[in-house]
Amino acid sequence: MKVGIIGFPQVGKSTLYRAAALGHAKGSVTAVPVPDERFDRIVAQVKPKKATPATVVLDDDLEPIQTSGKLFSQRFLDAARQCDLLLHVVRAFDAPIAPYHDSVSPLRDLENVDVEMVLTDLGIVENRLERLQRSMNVKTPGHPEYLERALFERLHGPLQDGVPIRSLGLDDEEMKIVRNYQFLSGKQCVVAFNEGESRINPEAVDSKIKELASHGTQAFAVCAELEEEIASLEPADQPEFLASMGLSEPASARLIRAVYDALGLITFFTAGENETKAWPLKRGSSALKAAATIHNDIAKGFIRAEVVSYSDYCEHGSLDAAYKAGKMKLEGKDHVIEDGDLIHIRNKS
Ligand SMILES: Nc1nc2c(ncn2[C@@H]2O[C@H](COP(=O)(O)OP(=O)(O)O)[C@@H](O)[C@H]2O)c(=O)[nH]1
Ligand SMILES: [Mg+2]
Repeated sequence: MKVGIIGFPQVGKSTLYRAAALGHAKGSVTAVPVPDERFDRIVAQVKPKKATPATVVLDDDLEPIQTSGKLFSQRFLDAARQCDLLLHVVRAFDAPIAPYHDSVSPLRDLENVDVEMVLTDLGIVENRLERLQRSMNVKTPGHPEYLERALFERLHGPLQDGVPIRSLGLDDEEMKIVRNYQFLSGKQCVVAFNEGESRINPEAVDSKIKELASHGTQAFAVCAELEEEIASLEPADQPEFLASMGLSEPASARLIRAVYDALGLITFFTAGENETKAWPLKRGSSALKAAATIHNDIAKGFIRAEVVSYSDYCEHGSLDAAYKAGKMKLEGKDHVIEDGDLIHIRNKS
């Protein structure tokens, strides 16, 4: 799952990228561990030889959005379309050392980029509709082009009104067609307002954050510079520093979890003594899918999944104790895995 970091130049994209990578940034693309207290607790109890957290891949290699002329270069579009989610960093700090192309106005910048995404998609929809007009297949109900035209006609109005595809509540079938076209406004987005010590237009930013949340887009105020400072501290020194700032965790931790959630992912755990691992899984996936996530051979030889919920695990303090208390459930292939489940797949391999 790849997260593209997008935004205008000099907004703090790379600073936030390094902060979120917790000091482990490698080049401009890094698999970043997803902070998860549950995983930390399981690792502390099991004490495995190896602990492997879930990760998301952050990509800071996209071209910046352009400040004049066309906002999106072809290179930017090609790269952004490959991403599963766009993390939009919006400048909300002023600093003489980092000159900006315009006056600092977070809401204007956000709006400009959102509008450009919608217009880019509208262009694709209009082009395609024009071609479909000339095809005979659109008259055959059930034909892919018939379905496509019906969907694109539905997209056309909202896009003209400036509504992004991601907020149209499309079903899975429709999303499949949409994904083929890699519409930018159809991609999940998380917004980070990068603020300095003195906030710019704080009421407007805060109410925008709420408004975005009400439409299902998570947005945060962060201070990328401060976050980078926190990430560079020894882990043991972080809590005291955070407490002195009145924070319980770095904003980048919240941000990465929000990204993970917006990707539609939950986590299941395998708590082995050799390796304890947190695995990302699409919400709503079956036990068989979870098995395939671990290894295709394990899915092929699937017999049953042994499942202990995270709350039962916590209540009993260990997997052993939870098993002894009868909290392990044997589940079949179609059983839906819940966030936090601890799993062992019985298999023939
Ligand atoms: N004052 C302040 N400066 C920042 C902040 N975040 C980034 N900068 C500065 O802005 C400049 C551009 O940052 P960078 O991360 O390279 O931006 P990018 O072009 O979006 O990747 C650098 O000089 C940073 O030190 C912030 O939160 N506050
Ligand atoms: Mg950069």
